[in-house]
Amino acid sequence: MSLITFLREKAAELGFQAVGITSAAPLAEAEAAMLDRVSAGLMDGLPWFTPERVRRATRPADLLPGARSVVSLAASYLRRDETNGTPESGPRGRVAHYAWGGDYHQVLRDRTRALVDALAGELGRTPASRVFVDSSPLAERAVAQRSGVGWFGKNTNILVPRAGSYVFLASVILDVDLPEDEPVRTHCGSCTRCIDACPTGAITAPYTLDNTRCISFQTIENRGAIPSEIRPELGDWVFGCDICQEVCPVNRRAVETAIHEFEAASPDVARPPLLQLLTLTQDAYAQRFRGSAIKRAKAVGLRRNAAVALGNSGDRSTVPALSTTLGQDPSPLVRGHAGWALGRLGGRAARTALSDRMGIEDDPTVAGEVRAALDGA
Ligand code: B12
Ligand code: SF4
Ligand code: SF4
Repeated sequence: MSLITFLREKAAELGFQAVGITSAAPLAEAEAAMLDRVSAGLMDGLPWFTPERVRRATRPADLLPGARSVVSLAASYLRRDETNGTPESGPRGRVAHYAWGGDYHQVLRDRTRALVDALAGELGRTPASRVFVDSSPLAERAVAQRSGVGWFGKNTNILVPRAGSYVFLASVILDVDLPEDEPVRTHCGSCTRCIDACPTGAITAPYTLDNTRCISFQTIENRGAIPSEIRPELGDWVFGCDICQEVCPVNRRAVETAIHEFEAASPDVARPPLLQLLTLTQDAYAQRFRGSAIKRAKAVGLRRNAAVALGNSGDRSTVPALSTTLGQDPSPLVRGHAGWALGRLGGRAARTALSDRMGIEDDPTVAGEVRAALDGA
């Protein structure tokens, strides 16, 4: 069996739907496109996403001494059965599909390392290697595109033939010369469904995302206030967003995950009860989200997101809980968003809670949120 056939078979055995190889040469087009995005302010909010990082991310040879090839891998996390149970009643939030199962960073890192170990057996030596799973500066989508793993969708996600876009990417740079694959020729054609469906207009043009408008950024990465004009558009999303993938016709025919760690979650993971999330303590957060990608949003971020989703729920039975949060949450960020939610829900009880708080709130940002909420309630 040739080395390449061995690599493909082993990758499939490890649960990857696609594998492609490209050289370690600079990703020049990606560098230019990414630098453009940074200078246009489209990556604002991610202070680590600098021109310097873009240069490193697009030069695989600088990331591993002696680099010759990059192997790109895609693993589906798609489960068509959203949960294995029926959620009880009460307002629930939505968690993006990619975070339903075990933390992909660890799961895929282990599987990619297992692939490198198997390759070492075939080569008769341990190759120098560096594995990337969404944690270090490598332009993983650009590598996936050039190595023929998939094509760029207009929502900026990589679409993989037969597996669609509900895939994680993993990459490994090796000091081994391997034959390069050709990019796939498929493209989105005249479809614009993702652009039309994005509630915040974050896909400002085909293949162009304004990070600051993306619900995924706002609910996961943003540590501060969510801009008030975006809050209504968050709907019930409390961690990430899948709308531009849900509407994508390519995903309708996509195969499901072959990795047991990504199997269907309990209803409380995929559709978390919002009132529980609103009062999530640091301890409960650490225990509940151990081994989950959801940890990235932090306890305060999840309480903030729950407040916004409750404001969007239209469910006035949640006013007492939001009023308690407005009065008692230790985080001014969460209190402020609870104030906004009360203003959005409106009604007598919400107005009373807001005006009661107005007299005693000593944090100027929260007081500003409460004042604005009272004006709108
Ligand atoms: C920063 C980041 C984010 C940011 C910014 C997203 C973005 N679109 O850039 C935020 C927080 C918003 C985010 C959200 C999500 N992310 Co993210 N994220 C990353 C990260 C760390 C860097 C991405 C990056 O470099 N962006 C900068 C932009 C400019 O780069 P780009 O999108 O590749 O840009 C290319 C295109 O614009 C293309 N291009 C430009 N012009 C043209 C013209 C034509 C004609 C064509 C064809 C192409 C093209 O060239 C550019 C350079 O390659 C990567 C991991 C990594 N290290 O690569 C994960 C990664 C991209 N994210 C991932 C995931 C799963 C998500 C979410 C789906 C999670 C969710 N459900 O909430 C969403 C998807 C949102 C979306 N529509 O993109 C996966 C994507 C898998 C896939 N199928 O593509 C990655 C690869 C992580 C992983 N290892 O699996 N993410
Ligand atoms: S993830 Fe949501 S907010 Fe971000 S581009 Fe896609 S649809 Fe828009
Ligand atoms: S929805 Fe249409 S335009 Fe958007 S990524 Fe899918 S095929 Fe491409």
